[in-house]
Amino acid sequence: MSKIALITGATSGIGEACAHVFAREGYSLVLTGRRLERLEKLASHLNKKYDTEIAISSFDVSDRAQVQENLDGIPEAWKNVDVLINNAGLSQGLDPIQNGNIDDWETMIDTNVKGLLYVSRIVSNWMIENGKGHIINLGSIAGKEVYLNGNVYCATKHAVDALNKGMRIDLLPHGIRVTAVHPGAVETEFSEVRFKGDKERAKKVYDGFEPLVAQDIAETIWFVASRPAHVNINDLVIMPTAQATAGNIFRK
Ligand code: NDP
Ligand code: 8X3
Repeated sequence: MSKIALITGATSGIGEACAHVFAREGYSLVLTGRRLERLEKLASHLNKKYDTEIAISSFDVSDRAQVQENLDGIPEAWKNVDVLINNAGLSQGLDPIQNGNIDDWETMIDTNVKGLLYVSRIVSNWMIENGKGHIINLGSIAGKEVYLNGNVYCATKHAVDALNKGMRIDLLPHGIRVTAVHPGAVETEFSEVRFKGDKERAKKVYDGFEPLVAQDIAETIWFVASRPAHVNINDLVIMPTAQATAGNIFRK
């Protein structure tokens, strides 16, 4: 089998775009996400287009037992993972801390922090056993800065930033590369999820400027993954040209 990339959150946005780019580059793929139908459709499309070998595994990263059961259940040959893209994540709500919805806070913390940890704990052990690997964590500009009402989402992405550094130190003796990619505004389903299906409000986030698209991030992740083995990009912040900081977007 060719090199293998395991992508969490491959049913939409950045994860789905990564699946396309890594398939194009000849990787075999383990695609995960909760929406099984989307995984099946994507796998069939990529298999036809690039003749890609694909395993799919549908689970909720925030459910520790599901993560364990589903990753354990992947056929042994597929555990020879070269690249793990820890992409599954979400934001829920955009409210001041005093009005925050506690269920939303828990969902963000459970998905963006605990989910990333559950997956990394298992896959990093596969990588140690295989003597190779590269973990690419999706942080955010929200992991570098804090913006109005971003409170808990920003906290989860700051945690990803810290975990990215910690993983790099801990996995250093095993030759495993660890990178964080931190995008600014990327137009995906992210804002629809944040605003719980309110498409009009989601669309407004990107009004008056040209945001990044998922393909921009996927090509960047490919660049990071395709450096020679002795090169590791530790941390990469990528923004739309029209965005200077998390809260500073120039709109026409
Ligand atoms: P999308 O909403 O388009 O995609 C999010 C993906 O995460 C989906 O495939 C979704 O799959 C998956 N996901 C969410 N929750 C879970 C869960 N509990 N278990 C398993 N999978 C889950 O958003 P993006 O592509 O934009 O986001 C991808 C990553 O990039 C996230 O970590 C996000 O925080 C980060 N990011 C996004 C930015 C943006 O502006 N869009 C900027 C900076 C970072 P499913 O629902 O099928 O489970
Ligand atoms: C997504 C980008 O600025 O909405 O992480 O937090 S932002």
